[in-house]
Amino acid sequence: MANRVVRSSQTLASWTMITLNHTTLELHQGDITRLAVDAIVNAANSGLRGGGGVDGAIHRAGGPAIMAECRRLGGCPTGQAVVTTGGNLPARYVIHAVGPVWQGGGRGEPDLLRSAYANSLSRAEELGLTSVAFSSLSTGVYGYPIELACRIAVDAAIDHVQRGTALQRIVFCLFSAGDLAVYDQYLHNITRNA
Ligand code: AR6
Repeated sequence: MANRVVRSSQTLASWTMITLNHTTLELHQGDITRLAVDAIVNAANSGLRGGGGVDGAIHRAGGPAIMAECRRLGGCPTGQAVVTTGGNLPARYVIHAVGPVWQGGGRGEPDLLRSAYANSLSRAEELGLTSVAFSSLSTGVYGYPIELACRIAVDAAIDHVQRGTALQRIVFCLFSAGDLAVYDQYLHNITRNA
């Protein structure tokens, strides 16, 4: 059979990645429900009632087993995170994290967002997972500015890794190219200043 040279019309983008000890912090653009990682982190509401955005996408793709467990759990305070099955998703688990609604930044939003990321990572650790992918908590309907949220997300992950972790991959899954660019720039700045 003749060899074929396949040329792709797509530009292969390469985004900044950070390796700390044995853990990589990676970026991904697209639909988090398609990621084959141990757990994906949902941007949930405190009633765990489901909704729009990434929450809606996760329940649609994962099927009713996820909502059945959410009902049993009953809810999750802002800043906390709880675990359910991944249902029909490629991921085994969904970690439902509740970020704050942005109210200008003076109502404890940074601490609550940091805590939502840190608690999600603690849940992953308790389950002995090696890979987890985060959606961008609070930056959709809840209105948290992406530049501020990005720093909190990445810094929380670095903090977690520096304390020692079994996680080998922490993925930040961004839906839009604009959000991805914000994360890429921040990771790039960190590597440049390291
Ligand atoms: N994969 C990855 N990211 C996504 C996807 C997807 N399939 N769909 C949307 N995003 P949001 P919040 C991005 O509004 O601000 C829900 O109704 C989206 O572009 O989902 O924390 C809940 O039930 C944005 O960057 O979450 C709550 O009531 C990010 O996910 C409320 O919204 C988060 O946007 C939570 O609001």
